[in-house]
Amino acid sequence: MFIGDRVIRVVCPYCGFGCNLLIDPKTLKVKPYKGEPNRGKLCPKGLHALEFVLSKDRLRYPLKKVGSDFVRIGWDDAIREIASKLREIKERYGPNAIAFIASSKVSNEENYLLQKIARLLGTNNIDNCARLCHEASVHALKMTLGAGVQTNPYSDLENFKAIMIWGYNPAETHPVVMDYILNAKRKGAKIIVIDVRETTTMRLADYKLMINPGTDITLANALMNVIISEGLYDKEFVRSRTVGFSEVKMAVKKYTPEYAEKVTGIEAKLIREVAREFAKAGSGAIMWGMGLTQHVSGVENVIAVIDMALLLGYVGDKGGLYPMRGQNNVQGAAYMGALSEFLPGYVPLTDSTFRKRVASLWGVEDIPTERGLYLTELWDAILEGEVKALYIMGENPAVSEANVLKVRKALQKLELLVVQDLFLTRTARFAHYILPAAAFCEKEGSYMNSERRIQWSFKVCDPPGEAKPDWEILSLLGKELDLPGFPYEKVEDITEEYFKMFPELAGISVEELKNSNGIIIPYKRLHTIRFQTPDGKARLIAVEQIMPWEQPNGEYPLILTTVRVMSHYNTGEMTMRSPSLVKLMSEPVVYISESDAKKYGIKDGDLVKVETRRGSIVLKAKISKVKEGVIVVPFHFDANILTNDALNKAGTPELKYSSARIRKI
Ligand SMILES: Nc1nc2c(c(=O)[nH]1)N[C@H]1C(S)=C(S)[C@@H](COP(=O)(O)OP(=O)(O)OC[C@H]3O[C@@H](n4cnc5c(=O)[nH]c(N)nc54)[C@H](O)[C@@H]3O)O[C@H]1N2
Ligand SMILES: Nc1nc2c(c(=O)[nH]1)N[C@H]1C(S)=C(S)[C@@H](COP(=O)(O)OP(=O)(O)OC[C@H]3O[C@@H](n4cnc5c(=O)[nH]c(N)nc54)[C@H](O)[C@@H]3O)O[C@H]1N2
Ligand code: SF4
Ligand SMILES: [Mo]
Repeated sequence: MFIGDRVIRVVCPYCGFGCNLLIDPKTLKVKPYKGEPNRGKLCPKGLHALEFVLSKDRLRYPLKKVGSDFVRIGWDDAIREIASKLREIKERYGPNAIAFIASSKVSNEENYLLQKIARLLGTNNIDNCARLCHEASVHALKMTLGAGVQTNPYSDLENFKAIMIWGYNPAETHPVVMDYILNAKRKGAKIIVIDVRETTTMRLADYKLMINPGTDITLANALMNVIISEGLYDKEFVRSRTVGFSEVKMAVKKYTPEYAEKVTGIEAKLIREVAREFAKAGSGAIMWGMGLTQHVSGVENVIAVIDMALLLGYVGDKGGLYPMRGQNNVQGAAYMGALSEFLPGYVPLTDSTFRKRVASLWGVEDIPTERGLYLTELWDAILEGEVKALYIMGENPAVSEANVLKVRKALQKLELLVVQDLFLTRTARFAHYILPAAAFCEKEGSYMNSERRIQWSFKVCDPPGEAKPDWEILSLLGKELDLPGFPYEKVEDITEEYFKMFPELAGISVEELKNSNGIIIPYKRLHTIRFQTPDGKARLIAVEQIMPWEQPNGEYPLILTTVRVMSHYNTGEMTMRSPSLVKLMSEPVVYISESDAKKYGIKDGDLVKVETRRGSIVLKAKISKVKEGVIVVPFHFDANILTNDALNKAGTPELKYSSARIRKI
């Protein structure tokens, strides 16, 4: 149904919103798909997504490091040598000396296979970039509502009367969701944006709250203070559907708007006005992003905003919680179990019934129950000699992790590093073996977007040289390792196998998925009648302000935060190989307030050196509307030389807060 005579439907390889591209296989021209979720819209990244695929930099053959050079090697030899080294390391040091990094960029099937290989080898050391991203949201949502996912579909946004956008800049990071937000605004919804700078999104807001970095709990508690003290909360909802109200009421007592003004820098009057407006709207969504999760208080930050939604009954029919997922398949990678603390479907490793069911499906006795290392814990584990082998599929930690100079040291220390990617990335340069992967439109498979919609993506063209789809590479590896169930003949066999993990997919065929507009699992709108906790009630959890790990001081007087821009994507491997996107932005910058620029003798366009306790980089200064005392760097250009690797409870580093200094060079 969706492969027409001339165009083929493919899921966009960039963000987690999950647009579909219609690609003409003869001309490779891209057009937007008219159905859900993108409704005829695409941002420039989707529109130009074929440019990196056609880049001359694509990897074409498996490579092996000999001395300091990479030499071409055949697939058979590469897979045989990698399997034999993995076996050797497992025998010598035990299975937990091996770790795997899965990819939020590849299909469900591919992530499913990699976590299966890890667990069949006897380790839960399998993780993906969700760890650097929304894992704090997953933990907070699970603790409060019992399910670690976005509660409502995008289309619900258009029906809410207020939308709070918190530490999240969708105009640059999920441009097409702005269409839904603006439709709501046209229908009268009030838009409230909370950020440390005037973002592109904030320009469209009715209420603009410029907050001091890392003080979001204080603001949330102050909003709740007003909501409770003025009796604006939904008493019936709180009584019948939640527990923990009195603890929250007690905790927020001291967070008066006047007190919060001193901490957050937002006027008490504005805090009161926003609390009343949001509460009286009668329905509302809270959407949030990395401004909340990438802090040492990430889990608590998210709990605080969920508490507020629960007080107002804005979960289920009257509202929704939208932790907008980052990568095109980060939601799918998690559902497939590519996380070190969860089996497929976010089921804890300790759930023996489910674990045994998975094991029996895989033809083994059991699966290891001990939580694996978080992606962000790997680097110390390698440096301490605990982990010896690392297999990376579609992830670029030498650029994306916090404090990358340390990560690069760790990568050098491994006995075996395998990197499976499209390009010779910064990470791949450290590898012993590099395996060339097919890109999104050169293979088939399913992906899951932020609203939990599983969508099939079809094949448009062949991969370059000898590159293979990730699932084929993993299938060969599993077979060489003699793992039960391997190899797989076609990708649909893997789809059918993962369908068996989810009761809601029972009875649905892969054909049906292919012919559909996607399937939302478990269902569109969660929590309308009961929460997914044992007693069906949501937990209101009191949280106190937790201050960021590093505080500015005389030596490092500024606060550095790192962000995204519309035209570049994460570590830049894809967008920087896309000429149309490079034209939009080609050089690294730092945004600085006018007053700080004056203070440090910096003019717009000057080259400056930004320095933290971990390292320094040179950037071009751009004067813009950011909070005084804060400097903002798009992270796509090696900003992680600067960032702080202190972790929160979900294992996410405080990428949004380091103390820093700046000087003109
Ligand atoms: N163009 C583009 N789109 C992308 C990506 C990309 O790289 N480029 N990456 C994708 C991925 S993986 C993800 S996870 C999403 C992320 O999407 P977003 O979460 O929107 O991305 P960020 O720009 O990292 O952070 C959001 C905002 O948090 C603000 N912020 C920083 N510190 C604080 C704070 O202490 N409090 C508050 N309230 N705000 C703060 C920043 O100023 C920034 O505007 O985007 C996805 N989409
Ligand atoms: N300072 C700072 N650092 C951050 C963040 C921040 O806000 N600030 N954000 C963090 C967040 S939210 C995230 S999600 C991470 C992202 O971190 P990464 O996931 O490491 O970043 P990407 O650039 O998306 O890397 C994806 C890799 O997958 C490859 N790839 C693409 N398609 C395929 C495919 O089909 N197969 C294979 N095998 N490979 C493929 C690409 O070439 C690229 O090398 O960065 C984190 N780092
Ligand atoms: S909004 Fe996201 S999914 Fe849609 S075209 Fe842009 S990058 Fe792709
Ligand atoms: Mo992300």
